[in-house]
Amino acid sequence: RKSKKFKNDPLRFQGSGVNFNGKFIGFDEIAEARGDKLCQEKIQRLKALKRSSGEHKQRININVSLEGIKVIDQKTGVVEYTHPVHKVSFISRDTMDSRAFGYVYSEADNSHNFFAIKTEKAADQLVLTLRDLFQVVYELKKDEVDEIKK
Ligand code: I3P
Repeated sequence: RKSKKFKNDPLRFQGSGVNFNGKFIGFDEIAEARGDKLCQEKIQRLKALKRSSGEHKQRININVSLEGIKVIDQKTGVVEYTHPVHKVSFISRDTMDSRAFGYVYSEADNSHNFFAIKTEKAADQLVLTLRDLFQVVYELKKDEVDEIKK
């Protein structure tokens, strides 16, 4: 396959993918699969909860690959969550904190969870990488369909 026909180079998401350092703020159920206001409220709430617990946030690696988003414990290397791309319904930057963002993981039509993450550097880098991944997955799918149609 020539990667030229894709808008993004899909190769970087193959195999072990792309890694980011971060901290896990937490996750919680959310009423809808998408919505900026809802996500903003949720991320602030999760941060406040974490703060009031007095505990340090868990240090994590966020792995971005064709398998989706993986949340990995930095100390043990244990993969705590694997969220495939087709179940990630929304990504939201934290408007008050350039180092935080979250996403909605939709397990089913009526089951949505918001995952909040603090990044080591600007969260934009990770958000843009996720956007690229979504585009790549979309193009790969389209490509498959085109192959079948031939
Ligand atoms: C820390 C400070 C850091 C924060 C850290 C806090 O508090 O707010 O910015 O790391 O969170 O403990 P203090 O200044 O009182 O030491 P992040 O910016 O990465 O959230 P942590 O303990 O959860 O790592």
